[in-house]
Amino acid sequence: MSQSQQCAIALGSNLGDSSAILEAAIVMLAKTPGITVTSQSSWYQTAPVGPPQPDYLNGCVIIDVQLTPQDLLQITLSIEKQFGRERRERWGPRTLDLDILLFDNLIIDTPTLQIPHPRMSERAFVLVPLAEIAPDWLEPISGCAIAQLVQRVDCSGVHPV
Ligand code: GSY
Repeated sequence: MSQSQQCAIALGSNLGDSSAILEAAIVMLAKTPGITVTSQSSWYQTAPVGPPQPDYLNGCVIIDVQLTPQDLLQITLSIEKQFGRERRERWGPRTLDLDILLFDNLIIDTPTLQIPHPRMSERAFVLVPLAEIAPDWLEPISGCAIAQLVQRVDCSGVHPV
């Protein structure tokens, strides 16, 4: 695959040294052949969505990829694993979460991979950082720009650090 495509990835952590883990995850993405990190949002301290647990640190990156969505998924899962991520409690605390949000304007719905990320449009902790770096990107199912979607959610639990 020679042509590159643009992809948005959400990062989150609420276990361990979250700031160091998230920065190191971006370095690992950037070192991966076929991936170029082109922009990075600020980090945000965010109130947890799900069961009671510590606040998260969240952010987003935009990358250029010369990989298939499935290959990119395997890379994100492998990076999560290297930071000690164990998939135990579904909504529980985690050292590192890497979610593929958008992959160009593709819509993918398989048992292992859904793009756009199925819950991105309702999550302020995703939309606020994404709107900072990609306000005009159209979420392909709704056809709405990220800047529009962020106006529809409660952003009171999302604070830049
Ligand atoms: O889905 C990502 C993991 N996660 C998060 C998160 O990253 N941030 C916040 N604020 N709440 C969350 N709940 C879950 S699960």
